Amino acid sequence: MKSGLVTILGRPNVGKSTLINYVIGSKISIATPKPQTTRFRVLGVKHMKDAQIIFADTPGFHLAKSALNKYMVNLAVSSLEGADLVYLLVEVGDYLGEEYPELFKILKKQKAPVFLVINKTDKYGSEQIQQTGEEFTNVFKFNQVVGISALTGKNVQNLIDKTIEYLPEGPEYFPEGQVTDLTLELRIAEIIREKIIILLQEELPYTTAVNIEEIKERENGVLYVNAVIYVSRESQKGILIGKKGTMIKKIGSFARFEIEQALKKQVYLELTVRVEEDWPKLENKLKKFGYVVPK
Ligand SMILES: Nc1nc2c(ncn2[C@@H]2O[C@H](COP(=O)(O)OP(=O)(O)OP(=O)(O)O)[C@@H](O)[C@H]2O)c(=O)[nH]1
Ligand SMILES: [Mg+2]
Repeated sequence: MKSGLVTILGRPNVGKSTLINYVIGSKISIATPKPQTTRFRVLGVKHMKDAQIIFADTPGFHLAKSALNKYMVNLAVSSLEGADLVYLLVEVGDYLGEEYPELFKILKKQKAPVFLVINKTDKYGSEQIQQTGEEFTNVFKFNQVVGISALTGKNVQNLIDKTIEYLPEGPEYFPEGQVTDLTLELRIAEIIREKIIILLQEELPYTTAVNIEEIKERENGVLYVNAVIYVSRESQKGILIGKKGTMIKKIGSFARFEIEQALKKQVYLELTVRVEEDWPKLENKLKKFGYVVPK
């Protein structure tokens, strides 16, 4: 039996969450077209006959400096702890700008082998894929270079096979059937946040957080969920609620549909919008939403 932790690091929007969802075969980590979607370290467990791979999805590595941004990057970096293997996920067309020098410094300081995983190969020709590979292999010694498409699944099996080769002998860390470490509350909160990002991409900055205030199973078997959406300015409240409440209703029904599918039970979802002035800049407010790097 081989087993171990594979930490997926990379710039925002390169497809880290899409990859973990594809590999696990169910949506455990939200993924959207907007950069800086992931805010938690989400574990995804892949059970196989002779191996168990635990993947850690992480927030995109970037250089912005608000309290929320710093938390996200610290969390990504701290997720290297205990890793048996690291994927540096890039997308075709990526070049060595901005955050990469910093990322390479961090990768050099840790001991686990590193794969360069070039994603979104479905969108490009082989010449561009090769160019992207060279851009990165010229400056860092990767143990393997693998091109994939996390969206279509192209070459992902090859990536898994190579991954297993690099993992140590070890036990099954998670029991059969458990595919993630996310709590029910967090899974639900994240689905709601995903719908907000998808429905309001252009209109809202990165300033919504979702907190489950109450969750209980009613006698009739319906799961009652009371979720609060926090925004950082009064003016954003109206955007979220929409004319005559149309937007919040849409968010609610999209989210409920997906939560019901995921949990296979009927859900009553109540959404409230509250203003928590400037919360992304304030460290003490981040704690309230669970945005803390675990010790
Ligand atoms: N064409 C194509 N699009 C992809 C692929 N993988 C991911 N995407 C798209 O890229 C966008 C970002 O995907 P995510 O999985 O959210 O990216 P991420 O790296 O987790 O982003 P952050 O959480 O913001 O760091 C989404 O619109 C995905 O559908 C791929 O292989 N091909
Ligand atoms: Mg993500």
